[in-house]
Amino acid sequence: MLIAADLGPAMAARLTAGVRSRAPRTREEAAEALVAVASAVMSKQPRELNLAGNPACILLYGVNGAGKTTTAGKLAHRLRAAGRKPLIVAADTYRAAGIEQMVLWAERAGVPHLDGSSGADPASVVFDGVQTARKRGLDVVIADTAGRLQTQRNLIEELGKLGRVASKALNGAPYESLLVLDAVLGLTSIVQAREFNKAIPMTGLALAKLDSSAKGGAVIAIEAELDVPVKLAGVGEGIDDLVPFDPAAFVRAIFD
Ligand SMILES: Nc1nc2c(ncn2[C@@H]2O[C@H](COP(=O)(O)OP(=O)(O)OP(=O)(O)O)[C@@H](O)[C@H]2O)c(=O)[nH]1
Ligand SMILES: [Mg+2]
Repeated sequence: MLIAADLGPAMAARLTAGVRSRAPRTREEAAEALVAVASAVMSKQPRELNLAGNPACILLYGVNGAGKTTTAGKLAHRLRAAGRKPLIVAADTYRAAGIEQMVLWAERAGVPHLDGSSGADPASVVFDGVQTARKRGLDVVIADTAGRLQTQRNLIEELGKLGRVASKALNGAPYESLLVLDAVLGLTSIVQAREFNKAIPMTGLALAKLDSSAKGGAVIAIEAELDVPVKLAGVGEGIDDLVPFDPAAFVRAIFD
C-alpha cells in the first residue's frame, strides 16, 4: 500500500517497521499508528505560509506542467478572501501563453497583476513586482515562474538568481519559496526537490493534483530528507481547490 502510494521502498520499509513495533491489533489502530509514525519523520517546520513581510512574497517554481500557474491563481483568490491584497506577478517570461494564463487566473481571482514581457529576466520582473506592491499598498506578491527541469543547468541557475534578487528587493526579509509538485509524478519528485533545493532556499512545497488517483506519498520522503513541509494542497482545477496541507488527513488517505 505504501509502495503504491509512492513513498519509495526505503520510506515504506521504515514506516512499516514503525507501525509493526506499535503492534496494532485492528485496522483502525494500524491507521493511527501509521499517522503517528509518518508524522514523526515529516517536517516539524510550520505549515502556515509566512506572510509577515510587507509586502510578503511567495515564489512558485517547479517542472513544466506541475501546477504553478493554477496554484498561484487559487492562492491569490484564497488570500484575497482572507482580506489580503495580493499582486500577481506573471514572471513566466518564456512563453507569451504563460503570461496570458496567469493573467486569466488573476482576473478570475479579482486581483491586480504585473506582467513580465516575453523574454524578460524573471528576477527583474519579481523585483519590479515587489516595488509595485509597495507603491500600490498591496501586501503580498505571488510570483509565477516558467516551468523548468531540474536538469536544465541554466534555468536552475536562473532560479538561484531569482531567489537572491527577491531577497534583495525585500531587504533581506524572509519570503516563501515554494516548489510546486505534481502528485502524479510520483517518486521522480524526490529528485526534483533535491535539485531545486540546491538552487534556491526552499521554504515549502505545494502538492498539486491530490484529487487525482495519485496519493503523492513521495512528499513524505522529501520532508524527511530536506525538512521542508508541504504547505498547500491542490485538490482540483477550480479556484477554490487549494487547501492548507493536513498531514494526518494525508496519511489517512494513503491508508484508505
Ligand atoms: N486535477 C487537478 N488539476 C490540476 C491541479 N493543479 C493544476 N492542475 C492542472 O494541471 C495542468 C497544468 O497546470 P498549470 O498551472 O498550467 O501548470 P504550470 O506548472 O503553470 O505549467 P507550465 O507553466 O506549463 O510549466 C492544468 O490543466 C491544470 O488545470 C489540481 O490540483 N488538480
Ligand atoms: Mg504556468
